[in-house]
Amino acid sequence: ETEVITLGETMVVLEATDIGPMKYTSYFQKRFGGAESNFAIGMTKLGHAVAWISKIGEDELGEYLLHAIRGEGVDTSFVTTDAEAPTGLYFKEKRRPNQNHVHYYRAGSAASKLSPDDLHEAVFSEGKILHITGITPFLSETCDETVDRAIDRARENGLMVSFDPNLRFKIMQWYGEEQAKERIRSLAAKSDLFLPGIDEAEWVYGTRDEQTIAARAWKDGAKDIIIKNGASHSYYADRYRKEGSVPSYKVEEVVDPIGAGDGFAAGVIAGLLEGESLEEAVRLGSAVGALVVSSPGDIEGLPTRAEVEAFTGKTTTDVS
Ligand code: KDG
Repeated sequence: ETEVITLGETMVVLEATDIGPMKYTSYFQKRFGGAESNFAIGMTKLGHAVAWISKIGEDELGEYLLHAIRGEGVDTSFVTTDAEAPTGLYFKEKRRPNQNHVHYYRAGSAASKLSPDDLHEAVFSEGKILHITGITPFLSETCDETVDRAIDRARENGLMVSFDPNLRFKIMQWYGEEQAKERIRSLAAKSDLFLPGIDEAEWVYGTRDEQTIAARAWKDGAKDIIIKNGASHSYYADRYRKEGSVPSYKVEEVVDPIGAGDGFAAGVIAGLLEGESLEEAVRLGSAVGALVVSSPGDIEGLPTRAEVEAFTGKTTTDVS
């Protein structure tokens, strides 16, 4: 009964509890975050069955991740372990109010050892959608290959592929900028649902004009496209060339924007699985994204169905 499959690295997050450069702060709160597991948890909160594929170290932090993610209702039965490599982690520094910095300690992590052999045939025998991000290809060569294998398996089994670039420039250097652009562009071309932010789309296609971006992505082979414009709106353009724009929900206070895009993807895909139009799915995605930014941590703000309904019923600014 798995509906969605996703794969990627999740890290333990040590978040400074005080504001200031990290060399001067003493206390850290333990959380966890990873674009794909954030997405997976977002989906389970909305009532959908998701399997998350990853690799963790045989260590306490790996156990922590597994317990936490499984505890949120995500199927972790395809997660493998690596005896030699540690579970990755990152620090979140609150350098100034509203200015977070991320420091990765993930090079050589267990998840970076993920390889195509970790994708057992059984994984794709169920499911309707494979969701990937542009983080995974840049973790290592074997991770890069794993993404391709996953897409091939998804195709063979009739799954839709959704792709969120989620660009993390800090981990992309080894790949080379032009190659990285090409890689993201080719993943977009292979996807049924492409979910870039406007800055990401500009980096890949060289323009901020939404229609030009969509035209270029379609020419490459992409199908449905949603371009996220943060607090302003989301533009969508489907494979039949129907386009439109959905205004973003107003957020009273941005507490922590990290994870908003993952929540957005969860909302959109939940909507599509429920048979909504692309426009309605985008609306659900924006509501989930708005709720995530209003709360600390990557996953803590992910809403249940009832929470989204309460939120959209009360504060919607949409007039269409
Ligand atoms: O989208 C949120 C993620 O970026 C965060 O949880 C950490 O996956 C992560 C990454 O690679 O930066």
